[in-house]
Amino acid sequence: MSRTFPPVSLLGAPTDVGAGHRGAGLGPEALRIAGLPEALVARGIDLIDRGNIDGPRNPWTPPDDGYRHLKEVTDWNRMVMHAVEAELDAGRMPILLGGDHCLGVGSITAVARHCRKTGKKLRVLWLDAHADFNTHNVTPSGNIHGMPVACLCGLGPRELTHLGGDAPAMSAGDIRQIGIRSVDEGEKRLVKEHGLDVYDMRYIDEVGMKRAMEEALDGVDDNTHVHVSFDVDFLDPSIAPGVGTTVPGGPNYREAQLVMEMIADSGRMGSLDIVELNPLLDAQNATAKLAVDLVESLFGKSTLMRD
Ligand code: 4U7
Ligand code: MN
Ligand code: MN
Ligand code: MN
Repeated sequence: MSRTFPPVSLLGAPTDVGAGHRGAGLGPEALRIAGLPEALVARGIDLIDRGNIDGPRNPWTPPDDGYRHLKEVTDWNRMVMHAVEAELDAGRMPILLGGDHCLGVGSITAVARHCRKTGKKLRVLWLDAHADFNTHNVTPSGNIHGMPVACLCGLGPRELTHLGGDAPAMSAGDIRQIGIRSVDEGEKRLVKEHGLDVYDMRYIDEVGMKRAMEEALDGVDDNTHVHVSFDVDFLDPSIAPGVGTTVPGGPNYREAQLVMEMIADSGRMGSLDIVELNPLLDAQNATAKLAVDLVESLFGKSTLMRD
């Protein structure tokens, strides 16, 4: 049996409005230059590159009431939501090329709306060093890329928690976080309070990546839409230095490949974000090339024929 994938659309969102470092806005082009379109076509995928969304520039101003650039972040997320939803409605799999991780709000809000329309269950796999569950009261930075999971679960400014209409996009039970190793003090309390399912590095060290992923994928069935939100800082910085917020002690190359291969084996991935790549902090585009390599595994490339 060989896997077949739905047609895929690349959507670039070249912005760093949610981040604390400039440069993630160059991510879409770096991923294209690293060969992402060609790699997907080589996997036999029907691919359209929609080019880049054109949102507001980064004003680079300090936080206001605990939020930096809330207006620009909201504008970008609204555009991302509409673009992602249009692809899903057309029966295509959107791959959002970030851009910083604040864009997960728009992307996942669109996916949640699509799931509601089609009666599918949503499972978000959040691959990240960070929980991204800060609110304006507890954030140490005011950077909204540290808040998207909270916003999606209804904690945050109304323009983001209700981006998709009259209710938050998802509940804490819809998400599994993998690779986590940096959670801020106030954020820890919120993560506990809301019962997020976190497969942190301590847990992965103890039980191994295979079992952690089996648990994260548990309950995924034929009627589940799996959304993968891949923050490149998930990876250990020794293999992926090109990100703004490196945290040591992340998954190594083989562990990361296993994560992607196991998601591919589920056969249920319906949408993907690739975010937080910062080409200004990279060397020879190596981190982008690694991201492309891992995305190939997400689309079923493995060493041997296994099916
Ligand atoms: B990313 C941080 F304080 N938690 O909120 C914050 F450590 O999307 C980092 O996961 C957030 O890269 C990182 O600013 C956001 C910080
Ligand atoms: Mn993140
Ligand atoms: Mn991160
Ligand atoms: Mn980051």
